[in-house]
Amino acid sequence: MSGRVKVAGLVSLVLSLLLVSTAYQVQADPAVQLQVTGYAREMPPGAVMGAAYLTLINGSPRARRLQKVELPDNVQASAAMHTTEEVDGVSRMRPLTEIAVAERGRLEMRPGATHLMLHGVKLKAGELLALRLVFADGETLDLQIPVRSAVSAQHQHHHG
Ligand SMILES: [Cu+2]
Repeated sequence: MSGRVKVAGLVSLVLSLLLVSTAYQVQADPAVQLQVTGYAREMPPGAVMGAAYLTLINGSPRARRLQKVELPDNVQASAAMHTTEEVDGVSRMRPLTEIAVAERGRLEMRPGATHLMLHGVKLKAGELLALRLVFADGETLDLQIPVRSAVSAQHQHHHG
């Protein structure tokens, strides 16, 4: 009888471990399956706007929709999502309300295309910039990206 009690206790322990690990996995998935890297460009003295470029790699089987980018370390600053389009031979920036990354898809921001426009910041090469990405489902992802000098940002652009 006591043997049976022990087995039942073990089974319920295993079950609760399974439940814990499943719950953990559901919570951890978005961060693990969405990889975000990027950099911001150093701003010349007196510049009022900065730019940053992220690469989002979505390894999950569902699309992700980036709806807002915040600068948690600087409440005065803001980040807007933009794309650059050429209209009648003139390139113009257009604000985006959302950036979608398809399931198992990838989105690479770069100069002359989709980018983040930063206001209220001064960015020097070698610094780190903290960003908070806010997705349509309410999930957030915090990350830090390096600030690169114009020369190394250019280098990155040419060599991938
Ligand atoms: Cu812009």
